[in-house]
Amino acid sequence: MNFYLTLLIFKVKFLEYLKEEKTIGQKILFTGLDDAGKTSIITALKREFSKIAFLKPTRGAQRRIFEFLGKEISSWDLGGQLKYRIRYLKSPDKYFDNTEIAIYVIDVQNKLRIPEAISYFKDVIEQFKKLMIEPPICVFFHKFDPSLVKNDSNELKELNGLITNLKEKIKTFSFYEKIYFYNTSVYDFSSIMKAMSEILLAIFPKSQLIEKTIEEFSKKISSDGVIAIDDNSLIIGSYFMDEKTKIILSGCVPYFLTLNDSFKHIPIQSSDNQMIVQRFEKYFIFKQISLRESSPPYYILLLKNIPHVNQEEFKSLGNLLKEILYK
Ligand SMILES: Nc1nc2c(ncn2[C@@H]2O[C@H](COP(=O)(O)OP(=O)(O)OP(=O)(O)O)[C@@H](O)[C@H]2O)c(=O)[nH]1
Ligand SMILES: [Mg+2]
Repeated sequence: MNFYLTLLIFKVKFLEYLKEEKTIGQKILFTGLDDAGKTSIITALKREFSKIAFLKPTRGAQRRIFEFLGKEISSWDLGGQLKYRIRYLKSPDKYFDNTEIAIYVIDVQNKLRIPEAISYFKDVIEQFKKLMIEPPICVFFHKFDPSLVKNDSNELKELNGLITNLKEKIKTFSFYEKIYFYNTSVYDFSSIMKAMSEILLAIFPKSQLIEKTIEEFSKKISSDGVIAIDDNSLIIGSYFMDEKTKIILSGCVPYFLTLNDSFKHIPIQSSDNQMIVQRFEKYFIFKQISLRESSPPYYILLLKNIPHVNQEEFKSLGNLLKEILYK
């Protein structure tokens, strides 16, 4: 064979090897049975909602590197079909090792497969024990759809009963200290945003500093509350004057992000790059800020009595965040 061709093949294989074997950044593992909704959750965070209906079953382990609070995170989406699950369990060091946080997704609407989901959950814990690691495990009771929550039916009561049961069962058999539970649905985007933000913020000591910075900013501009979000729809910090503001602001973040996305492909003339919405004598101000050219933007959503914030205040907030995240 041609020497250069051999060299090229070697190079490609080596690059593939690096991609396959090396974990870049902190590893977040998404696992669970096939059809549980793992890839849908990741796709929702990217706000690529139109793709969710056309997702195919994930083949093997799919990795994505993204930045969170200035650090690289590597998310591993382990395709859940039986043939892949067998493969993972045969090579735990390749798939489960170095896990910083595990997210175990259970489809709570598919009652027939709950025993199988529990059985694989036990297998996953077993792998962590074998590897002598103890990452926090976040169990997502997924497909907990708003349509079910809204109607106060027997179906909902049954579902809540099932979840309570599952929590007890999981706690009893696993003897695992760090297990956390979340109800999630792709049809309630904020349920995914909140769960993922909470999970990721917990592993970043910097998060407290950001929280303080946001609080000071909020008070300085006399706002009722402020939420800072990154481009992966993850909340990096927030401050609320009261519970009511928290509910209102948290609930509408997804809508502002999606609305903002609709302008993505339109060249922006104005330099302030913000949206203002009025409702009941209050003003929502949504502002896109860029901390550095090489990184995706951040977003600030705030609630105020007047529709104005001095742009210098946004600038100094941006500088502080930049200092915390990248210095
Ligand atoms: N009702 C409902 N359906 C959902 C939800 N999330 C995902 N789905 C649907 O569940 C199916 C499976 O979603 P995927 O994200 O491909 O599941 P997966 O866990 O990645 O499956 P594998 O890649 O095979 O492991 C798709 O038809 C989704 O549209 C949800 O919150 N509610
Ligand atoms: Mg998948």
